[in-house]
Amino acid sequence: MARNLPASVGFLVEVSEDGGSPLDPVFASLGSRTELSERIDGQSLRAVLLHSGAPDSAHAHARGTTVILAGELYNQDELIRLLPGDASPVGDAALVLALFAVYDVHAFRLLNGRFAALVGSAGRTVLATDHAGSVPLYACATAGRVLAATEAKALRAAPAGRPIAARPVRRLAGVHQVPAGTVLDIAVGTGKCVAHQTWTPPLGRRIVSENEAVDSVRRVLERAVAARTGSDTPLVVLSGGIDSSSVATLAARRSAGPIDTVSMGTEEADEFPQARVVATHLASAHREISMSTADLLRQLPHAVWAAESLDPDIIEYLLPLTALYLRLEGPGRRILTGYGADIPLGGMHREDRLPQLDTAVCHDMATFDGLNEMTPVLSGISGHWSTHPFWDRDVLDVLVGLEAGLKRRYGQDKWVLRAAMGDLLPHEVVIRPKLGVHEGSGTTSSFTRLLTESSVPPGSVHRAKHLVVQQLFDQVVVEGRHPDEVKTDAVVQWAADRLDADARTAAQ
Ligand code: IOT
Ligand code: MG
Repeated sequence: MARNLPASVGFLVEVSEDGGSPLDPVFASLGSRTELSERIDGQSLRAVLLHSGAPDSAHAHARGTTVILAGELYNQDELIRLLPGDASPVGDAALVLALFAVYDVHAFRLLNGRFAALVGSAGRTVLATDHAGSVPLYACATAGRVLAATEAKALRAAPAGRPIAARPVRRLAGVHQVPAGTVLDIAVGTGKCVAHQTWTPPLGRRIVSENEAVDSVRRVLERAVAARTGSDTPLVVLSGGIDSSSVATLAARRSAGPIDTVSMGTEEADEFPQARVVATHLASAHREISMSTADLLRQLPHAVWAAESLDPDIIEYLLPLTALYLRLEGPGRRILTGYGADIPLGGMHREDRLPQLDTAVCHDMATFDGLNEMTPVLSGISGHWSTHPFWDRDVLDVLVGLEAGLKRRYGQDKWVLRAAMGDLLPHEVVIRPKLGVHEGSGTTSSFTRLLTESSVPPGSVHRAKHLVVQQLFDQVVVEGRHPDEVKTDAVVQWAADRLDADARTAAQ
């Protein structure tokens, strides 16, 4: 049993007034399944929890209220201090239950975590995401019945729900995605829903000295890494860039023995030499995994199946990671990544001007919701739990809130992070410019080539990628096909033919 993983990594729950119907839990995430059913003030609650062996602390019930939580909290110590007397609930669901008794829906404003949660109490179903919506949560509400699940595909057969204050999911009538940092308070009898936003990225920018900025980034990132490392040896997916190297070195400093690191590459591109510098420096047990770009592209349906994302750029970032996780055999591991650092720091923005940098940060912080790039299902399809310290709530608050001149400084991108890690990493790592995972693994170029070889004109490649991802979504999410049955080549050919037909129609 992997005690090192969260108690639960996913759920499907039905709350209904009429006793409900059997659930058909379809998840991409691997895991054991535990069913539970309860009566809450005349309603029935039936749930399937997806877990790795010990689901007990993912579920808590007291005084007519039930909490179900997939994922984990990172600020339990702070939260426990808020509770009356010397109450010390065991497990994250019990902690949320105790906080809910004191703060009701506002309890979710207090949490720093990676979770999706459901609270059932008299006549109400409350659904909550973490600040970043990093564990996706979907819902379908009709009068008398609320269904909620951590994967949209688990709701594909649900009866069409009424509109709620959330994002509709493509071609799944009445299924909505709960926004990031949001609580939906749904009246079960009517399906009426009230939304509360519990977190929003800072819009102001703090003016602080270099030292103060560097110290606060170091401190908050250290805490985020510490909160995410369990009792087992940490495993870090390492590109050798500043983001994942920072996470690896902070994890290594906390670890009694050598940590594990792993890098992936293809025949087209890899960053093996760069990652090796870091692995050698940390004396980590390092592994390099090579795959052909043909194998990589074959896993495109798996990336869409796991992420349930329709954005082709995001799928390009996630494909090499999905392929890497699929190669990590053995019992479920806790995996740390450097994912997401570029968003608050403007790291993908490769020029010197500060207004453009902050425009990029504002844009990315306003548009991440629903892309599902942080989803734990990516590694969940091979039984692992991944977590991203740079998207810790407190890390994000600090990073987003720094004035742009601390992010780009002395001609360097992500300056404040590089300065914060300067004493812990080799200089060449600290100053290495950004290379995206899609570039470092050759994903973008091989996907583009696959399309152009199927006679997609170069000017239509992005549109074709969009069509491919949409078609994959329709097949593996909406129609519920297993990704092993879906052939990337066939979908690419379909997209090429469709573009060709569109072009002919336009020419007539
Ligand atoms: P990138 O920063 O290159 O990679 C994200 C993480 O994936 C790394 O920190 C590392 O932990 C892991 N990783 C990357 N390459 C490898 C490799 N070859 N082997 C093993 N692990 C690896 C895209 C990107 O450039 O990723 N993600 C951006 C932002 C996305 C934009 N999203 C948005 N605007 N909403 C990021 O910030 O991570
Ligand atoms: Mg990065």
